[in-house]
Amino acid sequence: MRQGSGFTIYLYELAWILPSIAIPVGMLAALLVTAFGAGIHVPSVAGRVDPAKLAETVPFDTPGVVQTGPLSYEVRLVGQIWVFTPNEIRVPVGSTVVFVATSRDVIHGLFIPGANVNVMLIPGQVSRVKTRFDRVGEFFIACHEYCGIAHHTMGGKVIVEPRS
Ligand SMILES: [Cu+2]
Repeated sequence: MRQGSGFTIYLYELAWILPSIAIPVGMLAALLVTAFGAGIHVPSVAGRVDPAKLAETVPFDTPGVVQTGPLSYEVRLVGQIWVFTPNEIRVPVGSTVVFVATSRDVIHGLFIPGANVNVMLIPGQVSRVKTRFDRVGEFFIACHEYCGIAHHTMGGKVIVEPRS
């Protein structure tokens, strides 16, 4: 076998070193573009509650849909085995909806495919997520954290209605 010259070795080294710099730089750029450009953010803790006292704790003492402005709504949602309260949400098309949600018992999930809602409902913790419904139709709400024997029945729907 022929021995590689110093220059060839230098090129090989360069071929490994450059991507090892370019890849993290590319990943950082992708992170910044999605975080600030596309507005994607990781849901974080939006507050703490005592899961045993949800019935007396604002806003979970009145679960349901509240209009907060023209085409903006807040959904106060509680997950518990094996239901969402409310489990049917009606909003007009084009609405911005903020889900303020928590769990009464074990860890549940709040997942609305097609609506960019995907958070965990953790007892003691308030999850807050904002989305907009731009299409008339029904969106399925699913619990996507295994929460017991009837986990698969835990669901609901968002009904997006045409504006009259
Ligand atoms: Cu569940």
